[in-house]
Amino acid sequence: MTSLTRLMTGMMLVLLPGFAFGHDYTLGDLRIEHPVARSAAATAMTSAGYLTVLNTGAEADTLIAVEAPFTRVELHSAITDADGITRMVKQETGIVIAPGETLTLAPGGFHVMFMGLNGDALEVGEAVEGTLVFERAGRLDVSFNVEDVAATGADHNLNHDTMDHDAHMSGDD
Ligand SMILES: [Cu+2]
Repeated sequence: MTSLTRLMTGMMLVLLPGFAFGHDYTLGDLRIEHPVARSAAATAMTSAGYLTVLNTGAEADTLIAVEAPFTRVELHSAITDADGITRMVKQETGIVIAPGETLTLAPGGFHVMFMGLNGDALEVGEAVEGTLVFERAGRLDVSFNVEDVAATGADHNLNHDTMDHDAHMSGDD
């Protein structure tokens, strides 16, 4: 009786939806794994998104944009120079994923920059509904699960003056 109850409880846990540790998507030759967004306080101006993309095809593809309900969403890399100063560089032409390669967006490296959070906190358990745009494979709607992603300092609380300056310049064109 006890073991049967335990077995049934176990089965119910397995069947519970939404408790996924990871969530995956497939789009053509691309496999997209576990998009997450860093949790953010209501006062935060930015958050970051992370995911991995595995290209199982024979041709390269490029992640050219991410769309999400924020003022601005950009693809960034984080580069640390010899003095230990990290700056973020907007990937204007996107990020290429060679055949057989895995593109990893993770703290300290490539990331999606969510800019202009408008006072809405991103709380663990929520999700940011977004769209990945690939040059070849096309568009894919994904959920960025909000998690307490460990901050490394590399892409967190960084000065975005350079980026904003670029934006002003392009806005004047
Ligand atoms: Cu950034």
